[in-house]
Amino acid sequence: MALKILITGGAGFIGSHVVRRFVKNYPDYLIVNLDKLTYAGNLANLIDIENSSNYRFIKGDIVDSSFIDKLFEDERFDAVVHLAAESHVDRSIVSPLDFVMTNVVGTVNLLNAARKYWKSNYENKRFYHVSTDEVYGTLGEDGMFTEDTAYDPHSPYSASKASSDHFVRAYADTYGMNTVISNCSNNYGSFHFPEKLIPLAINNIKNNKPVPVYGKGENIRDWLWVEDHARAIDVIFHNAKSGETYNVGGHNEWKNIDLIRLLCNIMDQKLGREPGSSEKLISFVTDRAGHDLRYAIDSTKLQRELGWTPSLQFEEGLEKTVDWYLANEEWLENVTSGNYQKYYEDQY
Ligand code: NAD
Ligand code: TDX
Repeated sequence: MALKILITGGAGFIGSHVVRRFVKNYPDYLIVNLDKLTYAGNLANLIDIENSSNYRFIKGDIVDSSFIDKLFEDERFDAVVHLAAESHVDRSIVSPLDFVMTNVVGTVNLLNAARKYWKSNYENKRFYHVSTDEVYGTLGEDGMFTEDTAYDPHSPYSASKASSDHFVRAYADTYGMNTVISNCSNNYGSFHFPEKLIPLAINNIKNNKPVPVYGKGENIRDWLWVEDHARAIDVIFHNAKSGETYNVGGHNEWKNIDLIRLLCNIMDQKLGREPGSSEKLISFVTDRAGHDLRYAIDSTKLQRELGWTPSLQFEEGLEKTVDWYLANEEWLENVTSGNYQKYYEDQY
């Protein structure tokens, strides 16, 4: 069936992989990418598919409710895959209200427009919210987050994502809207903005700059290749029952310092440097406020019910990612200039 799908945040890291996958795999669909093009949004991420006949880009802000209402009235979408967000925890500590506006108010604006224009036909119209494992808070040494884990967000970012998840569920319960949520662990791969740990470290090592590791580097994250996440979103979008939630993760936990050491080894090899030379760039810095100790996602439900499993082993994925950044110097230089550079200088 031909569908007209609104993907929000499609010029960002994960959104660009989702847009590319949908445009390439579903020639019958029309994919409309709505993005404000903040510092994190970059149309260069989509250069390979921008002229596809089943793709359109619209620049716009999900916080602008009258714009969103008119967009839904004009376009008559069949579904929404909502990824637009402020996504960086450190920025949320500096400017929490930006996160409330985009992540909470923006999501409610989309829900309101969907409610207004889909009212008589909810069962055929899907609202999919792409969310994060950070809504569950932090784990100690044991255990994993399941779909039944209680929400316990600690950062302004995770509090805003938790809030938007609650609104999505509230619109399903209150108005009968057809909604799906997935909560994913840390993604890595191409087009990842170099304020996040892995691309920031690659960029700094390449330029012989210090690699900031927060605290003692003991915090643990569960890493998933971004294209495996995009595939999970595809599978969930097409197969989940209304009202469902799925956790998406790599079963791939790494202590930050171990991950950075592995990355340093890969960079030494790729750049032809003496073994051990990149590790000398590691610089332990003041810890992130409210830093969650450990995330680990149990994605058994998604594997059992919808047959999704991660495809790429982490060491291989990390090497592939390093290769991509070294081959795309121009992309990296463009995104590390201007506003981002100023933010980076204020931080460190
Ligand atoms: P990103 O910061 O790379 O991209 C966000 C995109 O949203 C950008 O293109 C930006 O221009 C756009 N945007 C921001 N504010 C907007 C607004 N007001 N109106 C319209 N567009 C706006 O983020 P990402 O890492 O690709 O994350 C995408 C989604 O996935 C987010 O909802 C995030 O919470 C979630 N998520 C991310 C990860 C991860 O590891 N990066 C993991 C789990 C879930
Ligand atoms: O310079 C750094 N040094 C450092 O030690 C940075 C940027 C991060 N860190 C640490 C903090 C975290 O423990 O590395 C870990 C990963 O940090 P980020 O890359 O900022 O990711 P995280 O805070 O875990 O959040 C990410 O995963 C979940 C995304 O940014 C979120 O959008 C997503 O929801």
